[in-house]
Amino acid sequence: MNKVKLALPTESQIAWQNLDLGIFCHFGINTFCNQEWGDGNDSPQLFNPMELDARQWVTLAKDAGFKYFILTAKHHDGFCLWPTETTEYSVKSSPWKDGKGDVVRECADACREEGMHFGIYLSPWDRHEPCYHDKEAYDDFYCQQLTELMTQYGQMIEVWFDGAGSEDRVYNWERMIGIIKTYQPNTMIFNMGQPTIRWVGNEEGVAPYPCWNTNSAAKISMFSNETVDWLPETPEWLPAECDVPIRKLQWFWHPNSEINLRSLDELMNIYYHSVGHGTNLLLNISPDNRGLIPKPDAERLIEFGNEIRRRFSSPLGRTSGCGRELLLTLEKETSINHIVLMEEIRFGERVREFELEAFVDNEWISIALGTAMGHRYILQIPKIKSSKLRLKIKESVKNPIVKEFSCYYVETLEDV
Ligand code: FUL
Repeated sequence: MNKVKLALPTESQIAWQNLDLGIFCHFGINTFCNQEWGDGNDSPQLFNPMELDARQWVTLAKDAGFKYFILTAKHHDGFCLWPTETTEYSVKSSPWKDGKGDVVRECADACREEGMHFGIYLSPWDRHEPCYHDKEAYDDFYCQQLTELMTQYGQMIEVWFDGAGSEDRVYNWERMIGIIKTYQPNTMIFNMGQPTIRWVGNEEGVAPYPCWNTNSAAKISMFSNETVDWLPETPEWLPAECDVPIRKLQWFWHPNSEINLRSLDELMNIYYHSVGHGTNLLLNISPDNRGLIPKPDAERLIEFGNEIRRRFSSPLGRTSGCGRELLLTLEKETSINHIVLMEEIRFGERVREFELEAFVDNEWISIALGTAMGHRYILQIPKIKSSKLRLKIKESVKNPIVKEFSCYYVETLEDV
């Protein structure tokens, strides 16, 4: 094991992983057509979000504890939310603000003012643009759009490349990535080209365990159902992001679909399976046709943020350290039902196998076995009473470095 070459993250990847929670925001011509995938023929005249308030979107995200915000600047229908020079199919041709508005600008400004990182989604697949069928002409067109977005809206935390619709298409990734590297060298590149972060493989907000921070699964097609072994041994560090909509199966707003809003329990379950498995969670919210996040979604998002804080803001005890064994001692015997483990990932994912023990009734008992620890692993365990926990690292590459070993007691309905 000691000869293994460890994959290591860049500073930008570490910074991005430390954000943990991002908001995805799908908004566009579809919002006005009760549809998910426009064919590029919907009239820009339909786009008129009379009450649009990007500040409402962003402050909501912030109050709920989210740290970055990604807006769909252009979805598959080709309609652009900024007044691009590349096409007339944009906000420029809409009645909204007499064609003088710019949703990307309003959102980027709100993010900057609120201290929220901002990023964009720019669909490569474009069902409106007539030159889409001419590969070279479209590469020029797309590169110009990308350049506008990378140069006019401040710093980008992430550029989201969606593989949908592009299964048989080859784009000029070298040029596209060149643009990003020139203007936004620290941004994360999602999923395509030369990705620095990868898709987790589903739209349910669920990462497998273990979910190693490597590129072992990056080569599979975005929509294949293949299962792959996620291996820790690849030369490249490539953390995963779990994207999932807050209303089931819909990225854009649709009228009368509150029934699809996920419950708090469902969201917490997603949290345990995404952030709790060491990935970032990108949770989608959809402004409605007024240009506002609907009240039930806004309330659910705040509830979610509050519940995360309720569960994880006050550990009963916390420690860190190097080596194969770490002891966590509490002042007195206490109920425990959650454990959080984090490695110092800048040195790679060194831990490959571990066991957790608790001192209960005068003896050490095994309470959990695991493999990856990585950026974060949240374990829910059956309630125990103990004042001492022990982490034993059974297999590692080099000396394990644990950034955090902490425990919590989360009150449940039984306690009330
Ligand atoms: C998919 C798209 O086809 C959906 O419309 C949505 O944008 C989702 C995030 O990615 O590939």
